[in-house]
Amino acid sequence: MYNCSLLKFINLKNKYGNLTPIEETVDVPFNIKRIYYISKVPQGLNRGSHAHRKLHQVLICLNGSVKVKVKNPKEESEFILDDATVGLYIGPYTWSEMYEFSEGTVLLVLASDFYNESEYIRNFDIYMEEANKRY
Ligand code: T46
Repeated sequence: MYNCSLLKFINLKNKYGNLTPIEETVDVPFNIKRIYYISKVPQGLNRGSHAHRKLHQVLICLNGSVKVKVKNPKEESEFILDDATVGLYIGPYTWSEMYEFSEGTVLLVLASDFYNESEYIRNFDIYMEEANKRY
């Protein structure tokens, strides 16, 4: 899907366990300026339902599982994130929703810029109006 794809990271396994390194511009397609993580989401609650005008992000489910629906004016996909060696890249002007967080889910997010509420689009009609000019 345009501006949205799964990334597979290296998993270095040995008798001590696993190690997954992630380097900016090497393993993810941008420089990482911010990380945050989402945890302890109450059962049945959804997060997201927005798009970004400028931000690039990679979502990595470190523990548990979560579903992510992504859409643009032309395409729609659903991903299940349940593997800490897989990231979901979501680029600008992609609408996304996260739901069905399992108990204990920890969702790590790598982001290309600092938090800036003014580059969010949180209304779907406004998203479609702006995105239709780009797709
Ligand atoms: C996304 C998904 C996966 C901050 O103050 N700094 C931050 O870096 C972030 C990400 C959020 N916030 C504040 C803004 C809100 O008052 O934390 C509160 C919750 O944020 P939001 O409702 O946007 O949370 P989600 O889980 O719906 O979305 C977040 C990210 O905002 C979003 O970019 O892709 O996680």
